[in-house]
Amino acid sequence: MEREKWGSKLGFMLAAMGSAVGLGNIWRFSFVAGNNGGGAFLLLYLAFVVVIGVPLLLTEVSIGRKAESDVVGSFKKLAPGTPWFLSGFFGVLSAFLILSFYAVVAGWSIYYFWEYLTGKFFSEPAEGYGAAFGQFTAHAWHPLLWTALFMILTIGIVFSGVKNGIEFANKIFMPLLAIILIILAFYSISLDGAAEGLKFLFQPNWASLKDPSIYIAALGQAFFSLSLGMGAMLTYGSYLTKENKLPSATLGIGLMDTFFAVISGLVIFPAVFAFDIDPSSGPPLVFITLPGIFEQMPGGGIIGLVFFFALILAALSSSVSILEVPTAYFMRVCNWSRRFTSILMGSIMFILGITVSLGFGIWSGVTPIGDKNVLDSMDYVASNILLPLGGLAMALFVGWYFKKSEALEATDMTNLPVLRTLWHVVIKFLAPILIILIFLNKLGIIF
Ligand code: TYR
Repeated sequence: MEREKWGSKLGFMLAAMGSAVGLGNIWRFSFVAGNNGGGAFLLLYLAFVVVIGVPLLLTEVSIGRKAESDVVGSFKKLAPGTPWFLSGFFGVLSAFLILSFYAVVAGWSIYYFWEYLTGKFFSEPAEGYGAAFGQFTAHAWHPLLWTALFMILTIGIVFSGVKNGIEFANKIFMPLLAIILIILAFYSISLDGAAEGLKFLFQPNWASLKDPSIYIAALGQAFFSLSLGMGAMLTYGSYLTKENKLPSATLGIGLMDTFFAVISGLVIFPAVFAFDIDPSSGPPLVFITLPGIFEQMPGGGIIGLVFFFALILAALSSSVSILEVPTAYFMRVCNWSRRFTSILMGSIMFILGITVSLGFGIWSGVTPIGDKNVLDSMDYVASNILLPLGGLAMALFVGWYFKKSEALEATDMTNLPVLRTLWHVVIKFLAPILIILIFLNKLGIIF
């Protein structure tokens, strides 16, 4: 069977931006920044996006485009008879872990959208937005209905091929989401007490750089937010034709993703401090802060409605890229149809998601890693460990296994004299060394 291809370069750009921009920029960025002290975290995160993220994005897409295969198959094809393909399994595994909690959080977003649609969240419930969130997520099966709905939507899109639905939705909803976030940021900054929030976000507390956890958190966030290391970008790259030029495309994706993260920080943190919420309240953070902002704004109910709708679409365009990773792999290896494979993979992820959802209710005492609940544990292993390891393997592969000329050709860098040298040094030495140092540091082996 012919492998599928994007309709156009724009189609690829939109899909890749859609993959990058999602819950990671708004929900995950805010609580990880909140947990890790704000300003210093933001600075490290931005540094990792520039120094490791964007160069690696170019690398990852180029592997896929050259090999025209999935995350395991690409290594097999380009390096036959070597063990490189094993690194692809980090990607397949992280896809299962990440989508199973991603779908739960996206399900919460659909529930919030529904509560705005019926007008219930237009004004603060008697128990407060915080307690309302707690009660909802602690329920044994209610949140799971919304998770299931989100998973069905994701499967539906992957099932029918990525082209039309997702390319089209992204064209409309990304600009809409950006506009709403900008309006919200202005509003949030104008709240009484907002200055504290801006300070938290932009004034680094240098002492927090002493904690090794902040480096691994910032690295994990850069990988998660740019959809790196799992093979989602690799798989999307595999549907590209050779005529498309990669360096400008990947830079655009990186800029767009960073813009969404910074702007959502500008929405969340002023409000967090204005409403006296603890910035380190973890995954519930945005679900408690945002309704508070909407409630105070004129016409805020409608803004909330549109916001959560846009958020669902942003989540959907990301979840599709995650589901596509194991779908593309198992379709090829088992010779299954796209339909069957996407349904099977999505169902397995949903079942894993049940444990995540229960982790906010009857299983809240279950802490697989340290004091982390099920969601935080899965997220930690996948985002902070598996994604950087996957990325490390890709950097080493293109930096050391490929000849330099081959690597430059694969990334369309042959005609960019300064950039190409810079990129090659980053991929071959700097990015791998940094990733390894951050791991060793976290393990307490160095510094
Ligand atoms: N980048 C997405 C977001 O920010 C999530 C994601 C993570 C998507 C890893 C793909 C991927 O491989 O929401």
